[in-house]
Amino acid sequence: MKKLFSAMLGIATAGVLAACGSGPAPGAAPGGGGEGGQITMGFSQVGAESGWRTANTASIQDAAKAADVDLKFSDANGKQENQISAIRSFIQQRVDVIAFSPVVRTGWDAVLLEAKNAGIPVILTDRAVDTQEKDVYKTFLGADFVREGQWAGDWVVKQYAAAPGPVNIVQLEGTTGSDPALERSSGFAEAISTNPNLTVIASQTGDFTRSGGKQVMEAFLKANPKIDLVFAQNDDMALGAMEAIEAAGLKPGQDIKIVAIDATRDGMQALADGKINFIVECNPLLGPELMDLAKKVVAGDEVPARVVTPDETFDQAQAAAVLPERKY
Ligand code: GYE
Repeated sequence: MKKLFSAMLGIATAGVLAACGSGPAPGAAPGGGGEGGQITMGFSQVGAESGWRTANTASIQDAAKAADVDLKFSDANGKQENQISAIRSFIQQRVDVIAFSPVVRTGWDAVLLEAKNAGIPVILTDRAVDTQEKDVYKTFLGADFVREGQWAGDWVVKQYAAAPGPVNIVQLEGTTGSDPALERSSGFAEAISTNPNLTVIASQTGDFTRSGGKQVMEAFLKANPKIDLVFAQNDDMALGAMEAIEAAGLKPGQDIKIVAIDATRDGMQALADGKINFIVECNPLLGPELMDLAKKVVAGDEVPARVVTPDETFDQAQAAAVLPERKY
């Protein structure tokens, strides 16, 4: 009977959800798989915009399998409205726990309250939301983006400590309104404000994609005769900027320096090759910790309100040294 009902819901929501499982019938309290059994997690992913995201998705899918969590995975293709309908569909299906990586920071109050009223716990992964509502999520698992921006800025400050004149910086921002774009921008700005020679002469979104980074960098190069450094808020945009710089007949890493965030394999390769100068890591392997938190939350155990994932930084020599062992 339950299976049949789930199957019907599955048809009703086809296209939004990858699979349908056997959660409790509507109206029943979310059961945590009831008696310590398998739990069902609805997960709404941002999309597939970057190497970071691909590694993050694989980590979540692999960890769900390893932890025997029935994962309903939904890709929002970068659109908030898709995430909201995926979450509503998870609520209808009475999953045990909902996790999502919010594409932007605002606009979640209504759907978060719906989950709360349905008694389904929510875990934020990777990105935070802005909300005034109380107790609408159990925990937020992800990196400290302000610190990442600061570390990128600190490297720039050191690099140009003895610069006699203005240093022209262009910034490739992540997705407009997203938590990492906002926080990396503010962390970076704060760090470089210690040296008045360091000026961001242009800043625009490349939407965390390689093609976006390339396009915006092409425009920056046309409009600005002297660019000393690019701060790309992720590796993919740095890789796109590299292409634009090479197409303009310049050498990335030398004529124009590049600082990025993520430390994915492609970014680290470019760093080891001398085409990027410095990368701040943002670890995408959140899956195991997420499954752990989900099981605790469903069991009613206390979890910390914030779980910060540790990051490190890499210069060119460090990248070359760790590259063979890199997992993503
Ligand atoms: O840095 C970027 C991705 O939210 C931390 O999103 C994530 C960011 C990551 O597209 O590559």
